[in-house]
Amino acid sequence: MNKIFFIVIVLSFTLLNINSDAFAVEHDSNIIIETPYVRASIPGTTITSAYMSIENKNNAAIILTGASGLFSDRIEIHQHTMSDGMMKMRQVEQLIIEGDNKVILQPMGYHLMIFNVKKALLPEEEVSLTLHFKQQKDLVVTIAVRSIKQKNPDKKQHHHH
Ligand SMILES: [Cu+2]
Repeated sequence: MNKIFFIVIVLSFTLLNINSDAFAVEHDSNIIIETPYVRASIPGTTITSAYMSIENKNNAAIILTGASGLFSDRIEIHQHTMSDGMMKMRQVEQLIIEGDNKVILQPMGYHLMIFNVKKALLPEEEVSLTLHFKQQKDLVVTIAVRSIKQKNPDKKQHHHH
């Protein structure tokens, strides 16, 4: 009887270990998304872009490989670069966020380029965006739609003159 009881305890410890390992591999609660927003689509166009900061609280690097959402069938990771004094965009296959580090997706920098927007994205709306990582679980983020005018609140106040 005692022997069987011991085996059961050993087994449950083993199971617990497997579970905690699996949890450690996912790390999803260690990825912090702040101030996500997507630009309202300009009437007559079907492209827009999304921005946010992605903080990696893990010791190891994480790799963003893409994003998807029901509002678009094609979202790419892009980077702005200066070449011959001209601002150019290019697609990057992945975005590495080093351990204990933060990458900010912002205008004139990294951004999520959204093509083929299915329905106009209007200010004050929210959309659901799924971020895909190389070794982590997908992360679903609710992001607000912002008009381009809202981007710089200081500028807006000049209209009151
Ligand atoms: Cu772009």
